[in-house]
Amino acid sequence: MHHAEDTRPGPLGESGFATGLRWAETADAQALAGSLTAQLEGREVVKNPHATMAWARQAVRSPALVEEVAGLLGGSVAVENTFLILKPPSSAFTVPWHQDGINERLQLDPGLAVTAWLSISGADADNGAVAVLPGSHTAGWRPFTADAATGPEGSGRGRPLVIAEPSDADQACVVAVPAGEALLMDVRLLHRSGPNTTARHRIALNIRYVAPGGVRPRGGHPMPQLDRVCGPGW
Ligand SMILES: O=C(O)CCC(=O)C(=O)O
Repeated sequence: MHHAEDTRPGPLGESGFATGLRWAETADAQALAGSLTAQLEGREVVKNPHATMAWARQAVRSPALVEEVAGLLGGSVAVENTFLILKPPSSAFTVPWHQDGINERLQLDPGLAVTAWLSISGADADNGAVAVLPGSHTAGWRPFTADAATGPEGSGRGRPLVIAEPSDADQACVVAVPAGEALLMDVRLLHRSGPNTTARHRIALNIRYVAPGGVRPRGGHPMPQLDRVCGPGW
């Protein structure tokens, strides 16, 4: 498979990611993690919770988060997709290397889209935090293949995808994200996540935000429904 290269630096600069953005108070995020753990016992992935669950509808509209994303994308923001990933204690669930901004249904414009990964429980190297490959976004889109066995897409988010193990995977950084903070990623940034080897739960909400014109459907698929958050142009 062949994909057009898109090698602009993008809204998150050279590294392709940013940390330290607080979207909720620590105690509120931890309380949410507790209630989701009880409510979603046995689930690993929940697709588009922002469309059906009040807490997620609110989370994608957290004022500090929206302000940051609107600043990066030019003032108008909508949610294209969300998924919740729950890794219970001693979970072997891993997510393979992938890029968030491309699949069989669509391609996102890296200048008009950004991923926000909201830590609800707190995430670290031991309970399955995300590992990123800094700077990998400026090498553009990688060929991908379907892999229904692993990862959030294969677990019901829609189209499965996985890319080949990058040759410089040893340069990856595990990004610890405390409860209530967010990791922002360029939609081309290569990332993965490992198993949860602890007795703690690991819960996070992944959000793909887009600006007007940021989504290009592929393969004859229709334009996805966007959930407007702020700004004109929708
Ligand atoms: O939450 C995880 O473990 C991985 C999520 C992920 O890969 C993503 O944010 O696209």
